[in-house]
Amino acid sequence: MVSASALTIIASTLVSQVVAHGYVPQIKIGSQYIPGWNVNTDGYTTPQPIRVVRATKPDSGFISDPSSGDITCSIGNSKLPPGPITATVAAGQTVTMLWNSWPIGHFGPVLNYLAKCPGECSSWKGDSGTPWFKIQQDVYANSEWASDTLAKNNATYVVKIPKNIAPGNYLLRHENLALHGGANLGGAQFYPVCVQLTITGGGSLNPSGLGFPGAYKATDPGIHFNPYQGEAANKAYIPPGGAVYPGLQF
Ligand SMILES: *[C@@H]1O[C@H](CO)[C@@H](O)[C@H](O)[C@H]1NC(C)=O
Ligand SMILES: [Cu+2]
Repeated sequence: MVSASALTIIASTLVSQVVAHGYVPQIKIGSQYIPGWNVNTDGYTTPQPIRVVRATKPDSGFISDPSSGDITCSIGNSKLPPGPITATVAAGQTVTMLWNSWPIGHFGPVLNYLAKCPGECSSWKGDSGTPWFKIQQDVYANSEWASDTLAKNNATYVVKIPKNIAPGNYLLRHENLALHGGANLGGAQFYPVCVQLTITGGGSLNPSGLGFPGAYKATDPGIHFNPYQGEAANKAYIPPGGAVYPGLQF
């Protein structure tokens, strides 16, 4: 007898092969373009290319369980990069995330976090304890969700690195949270992308406090949320993960 769960696995495998929501094949720091993770080629290349953007496997599908280990850095977070690599950015500068595309109507906030790596980022999963802190979030402005703004802005999003954090190796966790199915419990879609950075300059602030997994619950009002209730409800929306860490300077 073929169990229902086996059928579910088969069905979800098929779905994951056809779904192509968006991924980050390239980032930009200053005038420099740096390869990100290309879901169509990088995972199928031998030897596996070493990228500053963490691999997502097998594709760019979403995560729907915020307590899953995948919530840290994307599907397959258990897989570390094959070698050490970071992109260098000065504190106070920006990292531009160049998505391949983003569908209008996959709407919700864009959330950004950092975590200081205890040594090399490429040998650290970032999935235990509470090393993360929120540095930037865009929610709903001018009657538009931040992800729609991202989509219209050539699928790009600019992350500002705080001026006053301690220099070192960090994971940047940049995330689209799509709420088009969020009216149903478990219907929100998370698309986190992690970038391995070396931050130079800076100050002495060493924030932390959030865990991935840990910071989000399926029942959070910013996750179990119906974005079709209209302007007033959308303006009152409070994203998960709390406020931007206090005391950061930009
Ligand atoms: C849009 O972004 C891509 C990189 O993701 C870039 O190659 C292209 O030049 C950009 N287009 C415009 C109009 O800025
Ligand atoms: Cu989708």
